Amino acid sequence: MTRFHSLQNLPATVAKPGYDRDAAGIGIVHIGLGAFMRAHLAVYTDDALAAAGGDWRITAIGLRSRDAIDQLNDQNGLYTLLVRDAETAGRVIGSIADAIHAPSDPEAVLAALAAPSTRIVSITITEKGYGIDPATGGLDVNVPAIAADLASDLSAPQSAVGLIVAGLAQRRAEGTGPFTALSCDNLPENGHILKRLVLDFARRRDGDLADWIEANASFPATMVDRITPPQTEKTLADARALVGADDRAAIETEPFSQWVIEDDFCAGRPAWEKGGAVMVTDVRAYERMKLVMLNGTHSMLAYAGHVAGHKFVRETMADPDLKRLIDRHMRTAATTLDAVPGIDLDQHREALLARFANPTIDHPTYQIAMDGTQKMPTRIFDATLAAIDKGTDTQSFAFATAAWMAYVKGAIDGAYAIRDPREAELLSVARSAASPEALLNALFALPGFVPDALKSHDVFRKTVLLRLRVMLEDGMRAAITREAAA
Ligand code: CS2
Repeated sequence: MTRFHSLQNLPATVAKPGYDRDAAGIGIVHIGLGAFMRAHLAVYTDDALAAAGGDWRITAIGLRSRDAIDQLNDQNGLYTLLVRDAETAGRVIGSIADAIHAPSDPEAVLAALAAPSTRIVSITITEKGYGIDPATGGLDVNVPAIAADLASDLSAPQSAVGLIVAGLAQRRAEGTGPFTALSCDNLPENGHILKRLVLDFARRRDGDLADWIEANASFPATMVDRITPPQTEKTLADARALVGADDRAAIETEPFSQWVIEDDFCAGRPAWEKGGAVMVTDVRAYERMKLVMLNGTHSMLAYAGHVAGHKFVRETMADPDLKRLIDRHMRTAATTLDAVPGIDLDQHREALLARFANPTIDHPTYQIAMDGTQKMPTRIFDATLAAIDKGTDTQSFAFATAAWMAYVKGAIDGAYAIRDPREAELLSVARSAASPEALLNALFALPGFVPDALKSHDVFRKTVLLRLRVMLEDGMRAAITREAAA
């Protein structure tokens, strides 16, 4: 079968970009060409181009694997987005113009970042891609890519922060003007974190450059939401059947999508609101809601579900006991929130439960379980401290914390890999812990992980330990059943 590469001869059932691709110039460089970006930012940009035009197509940069880059370039940037519900709808996205593999072609990447036409550099690199020092919240100079970039002349940056600083330095030198650096990852105040890291990096090299960036560039915060499982053989087969050609860049996702953006762009932006994005002056309430209700519950069900043998999120929702815990976790998380403008938290919870239960989405619990040391603090520990502050119940958070610990312990016999940047540390702790209590103490003592106020909270520690004991001694299944009956 021929390779998918053009919009000609597409069946009428497949929606096409509503604009002339060749007439739209490139205005965005995106770092991190994963599935999420292709189901989210690229789609909002496709809608904005169709509704309002503008030179806002995207050059996508990949920092690691070459495959996604080659696949997209072989297809002229085109790919199918499958939106899974009772029926699967297909849509071809045209907003990505081309893709560059940073390790193979650093010059092309720097040229794209420095091009006067580039006005936004957006990023989806996951929590661990930022290089945040967990103890200080500043730049972690021990992260290998950051350390290498700091020691280099920045002619071939390896880290996203290094790329942004290199791009801005060149623009300053050439008088091109700044760009907006737009973080689209699940971190609280993601834009402000990015700003801090970029300034920290720049200041270590050149104080004047840091001052220039601070005065000129902008770093809006965003809340991003769309459940996007990894591409599978079924994705490829369904895309092939829909477009009648071999589409190796196809991605599948759910119908729901949300993007709340702090409207602070120093060099213009696409009309993303035409695709449904909400532009606000303060994203914090939305970010917190998303992190503790969706992502926090995801992490809880991922650890409990993976250890109990549930492969997909929809299976955890079909397990009546676990479903009850999922509902409880969301309710508890909601009690830690202040009012979120325009959102009814009960309705929000109902909608989340329905999304998790979507029978057509194969979202692996093991995928969500990845990078727990990066996710637990923002999704679970912060919410626990807020619950303690408000005097609300912390059992759900204790259960989630214990489930993460049981997941770590469950990896020592090689049944699965933990998949975490701190994996080696976690494994050695788990191997040497002779009892549930020793395991808890050692994991709580990891530097830069559990906040001090939580470490010293005896009631929480005991609440976790009680659950961890059941999980390790009687198994996760028994722990879920017991917890649900409580
Ligand atoms: C998930 C998120 O993998 C994970 O940790 O919690 O990727 C989640 O699916 C998205 O944030 C949904 O918007």
